[in-house]
Parts: sequence; structure tokens; C-alpha cells
Amino acid sequence: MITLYAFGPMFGLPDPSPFVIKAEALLKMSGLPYRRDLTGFSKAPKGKLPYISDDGKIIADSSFIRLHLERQHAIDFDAGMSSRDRGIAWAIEKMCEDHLYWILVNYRWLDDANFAKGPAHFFDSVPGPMRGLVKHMVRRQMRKTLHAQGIGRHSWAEMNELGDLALASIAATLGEQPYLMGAKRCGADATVFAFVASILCPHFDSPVRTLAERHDNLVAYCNRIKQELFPDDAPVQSAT
Ligand SMILES: N[C@@H](CCC(=O)N[C@@H](CS)C(=O)NCC(=O)O)C(=O)O
Repeated sequence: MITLYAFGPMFGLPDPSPFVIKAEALLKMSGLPYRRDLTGFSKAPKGKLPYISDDGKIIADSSFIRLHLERQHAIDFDAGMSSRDRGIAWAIEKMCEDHLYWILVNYRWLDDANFAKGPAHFFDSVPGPMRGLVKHMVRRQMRKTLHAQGIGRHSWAEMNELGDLALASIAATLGEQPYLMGAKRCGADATVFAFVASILCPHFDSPVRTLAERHDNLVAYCNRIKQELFPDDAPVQSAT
């Protein structure tokens, strides 16, 4: 039995981490039985979630989880796709993880209103007198991380422009198809769904959410995959 170590549903999403949503989407797509454990963060081998345990073998990082499922359980999430399409899908997936993600983090952590109704709650269990200081220190560290990554060096207007281009490129690739690369779901759909649904999350306000909402096909795509893989959750967002 596979155990997925996750943060747990929050903000109307299956998980506050798009990487955890991606890993859970892959598990659901695999059809393998799994359970969720919300207590594993302190033991995360890379200090981050998600990771899984598969019959005692620990695999950390959503990409290695995918590779493990493919190799260990003989699953090809991209079955039937040409090597060109596999390449495009992988590139889009990494654009979501290594580019769009940081714009999402910026708006969740550095926008005061979003932080207060979102990540601030990660610290609710910190004892009262310490809580403000811990929140302040973690937020300051996040600002430094965004600066080191590079996205934090841009103005928010520039970030929006980059976010707009990334979302437009996903929407253009998707076009009128039901899934990113055509009529069949592929591995990258787990990722694109996870990151776009996280951006569309109505709990948070941001210009990039508004930009994503303009793409009716992206909104419909997220709602379609949510319905297929996470049917108990509320719709991502209605098209505007
Ligand atoms: N490359 C990793 C990224 C995972 C990741 O960044 N997880 C974040 C949540 S979105 C995390 O656990 N952060 C906790 C921390 O950095 O302390 C993957 O694909 O799984």
C-alpha cells in the first residue's frame, strides 16, 4: 500500500501545495490504492512535501514519485504519445513547477491580505506569544527565497506579465482539446491541473488569478479534471 504524505485539504483545494495535488492526481490516475498521511512533514527526507512510502520504500519529490510509479508499477502516464508530445508536455510541466509556481508563492506569501487568510494559518498551532515572530521570520525567509530564485527581483507588474505569458502558452497548447496534449489525459495534466487550479483558487485574490480566469478553456479544463479526479471538492472556479 502506498502512503502519500501531504499537508491536507485547505483553502478549498485538495492541498495547499500544488506539488502534493500533482502527486495525488498521479496516484489517482494510476488506479493504485493509496492512503494519505498528514503527519509526515517533520520526517520529509528533502524537507518538503510530497513524498510517498511504497511498501516501506520512501520516494521524495513529485517528479520522482511519478518516475517510481512508472517504473515500479509499469505505468506509462504518456502512453500513446509521440516523443515530440512527450517533450512538449515535460517542458510545460517544468514551466509550471519552476516558473509559474514562484509567481503563485509571491501572491500567497507576500500579499498581506492573501497571507493573512492563507499561509498565516500554517502557524496557528505555534504558541500565542511566539506566533507573530515565527510568521514574520518565515515570511522574511520566503522573500529571500523569491529573490534568490530570481522572480522576486521583478516588479509585481513584470511578474504579472510573465504569469500572463505562461498561462496564455498553456491555454494555447490546450486549445479546444479536453486535455493538454489531446483526447487523452497524460502525466503533465496532473501538473498543469495542480498549478492552474491553485492559481484559480477563489480563496486568494491576485492579478494572475484574474488573468487565468480570462481563459475559459483553462477554467473548463480544471473543472473537468477536478470532477474526474477530485469529485468531492467544489468546482475550481466558474468561467467569467
Ligand atoms: N520539487 C518538489 C517541490 C516540493 C515543494 O516545494 N513543496 C513545498 C510546498 S509547495 C514544501 O513542502 N515546502 C516546505 C518547506 O520548504 O519548508 C516536488 O516536486 O515535490
